[in-house]
Amino acid sequence: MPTLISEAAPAALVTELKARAAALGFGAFGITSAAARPDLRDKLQHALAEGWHGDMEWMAETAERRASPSALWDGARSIIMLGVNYGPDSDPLATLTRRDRGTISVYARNRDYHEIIKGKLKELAGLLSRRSGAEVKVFVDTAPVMEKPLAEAAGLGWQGKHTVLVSRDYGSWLFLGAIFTSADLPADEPHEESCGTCRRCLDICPTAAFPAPFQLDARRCLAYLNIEHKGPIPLEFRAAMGNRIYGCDDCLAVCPWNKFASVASEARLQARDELNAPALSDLVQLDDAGFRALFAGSPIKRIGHGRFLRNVLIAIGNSGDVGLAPLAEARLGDDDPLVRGAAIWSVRRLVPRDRANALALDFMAREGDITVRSEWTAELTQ
Ligand code: B12
Ligand code: SF4
Ligand code: SF4
Repeated sequence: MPTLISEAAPAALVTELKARAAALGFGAFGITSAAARPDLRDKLQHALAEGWHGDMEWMAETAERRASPSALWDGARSIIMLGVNYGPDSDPLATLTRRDRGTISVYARNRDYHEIIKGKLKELAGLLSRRSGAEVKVFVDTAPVMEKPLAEAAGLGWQGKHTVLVSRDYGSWLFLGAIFTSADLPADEPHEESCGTCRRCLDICPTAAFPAPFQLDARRCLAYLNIEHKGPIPLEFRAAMGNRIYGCDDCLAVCPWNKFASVASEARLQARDELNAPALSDLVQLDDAGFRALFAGSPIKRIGHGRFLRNVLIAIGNSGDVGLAPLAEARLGDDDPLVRGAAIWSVRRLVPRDRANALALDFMAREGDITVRSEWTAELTQ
């Protein structure tokens, strides 16, 4: 049963919620109906049928609930969509040419936004619940909720051709969160699509990850490959990865609407100095404890030491810096096959072929392990 609020109450309640949201640091606020986007089922099905989700199987497993807020929670009537500005204080693409450094995407240069936003959402939802008696549930990122189209329906912005929500006030730099409620609240107008003839994001993508405007094949997206994907980075994408060791911001950073963006006001979302352009030589030498310490409270910790080293070694292989080769060689005997494979590729990119072959022979002579042998053989015959 929807929670009934008197005719006069919603406007005052919404005004109070907006003021509280702003005080909590939400720069964007909008309301939509839980039934606002019946088109999402077909669109999600299309994306899944094309296989664009790669090995993010949770996307297919939760498709029914993801496509429809009412299937996720049949008590939901209205959805409050919220945005937190995480605008960078410098050009996020500037480090791409510093080949001995790593580029970490803007969203991961400090604390994990999930924790920060969830707390704020709970506080706002608590206010709504106290004032209206309505039921509330809060979501940020990890639940089966299609946050971008719902935010578009709530008027926060529109899904750009790169598929991310673009805001007239914050450009592409907006984290999203949602409050589902049993209250019937007055809905805002959906935002109109405002990309026009621009196609900057499509053209800059280093891996041609957009099959068409407004559609993304995650299997080709570096943010998928270097964060979500657990196995070796497919050969096809290793050179294109450059020094992007966590995520990718190219399509976001070139959006002309960023000219209205401002720097994140939440201090925990502003870049930590040591994560702006970290030296690959330092990162590749981190042991597990060092990795955990450096990335405590950061989303990067979530991918684990092995996947992180995989990314750093690919970046080293792309650096053209022969001085880094010994550090990559030091990872050839790593316990983790994912790391060993990336190290072989990296070394082969940096040292002359005869040196790589000598290393391989030497390694095989020392290591009787059949797995290690076949890894080298596989890498050397590519
Ligand atoms: C899975 C996921 C990813 C995947 C897939 C991305 C994607 N585009 O779906 C990967 C790992 C690649 C990824 C990357 C990033 N992500 Co992400 N991701 C998500 C997550 C968890 C789910 C998104 C989802 O439902 N995807 C499924 C697809 C099908 O949905 P969709 O993109 O809306 O799909 C549309 C199109 O496919 C289209 N469509 C389908 N068929 C057809 C056919 C036609 C003809 C047309 C016209 C359209 C069309 O319609 C769909 C609905 O609108 C959300 C959080 C959430 N719960 O929503 C965060 C989220 C989208 N990610 C976010 C961020 C910040 C990023 C990165 C910027 C991180 C980084 N710097 O590395 C990159 C951006 C890459 C990019 N260009 O999208 C933010 C985006 C904030 C915003 N302003 O929009 C979110 C909302 C998290 C959050 N709470 O803030 N992400
Ligand atoms: S995040 Fe990078 S790889 Fe992914 S679509 Fe955007 S530009 Fe392409
Ligand atoms: S770069 Fe251009 S096409 Fe891409 S989202 Fe921004 S305005 Fe739209």
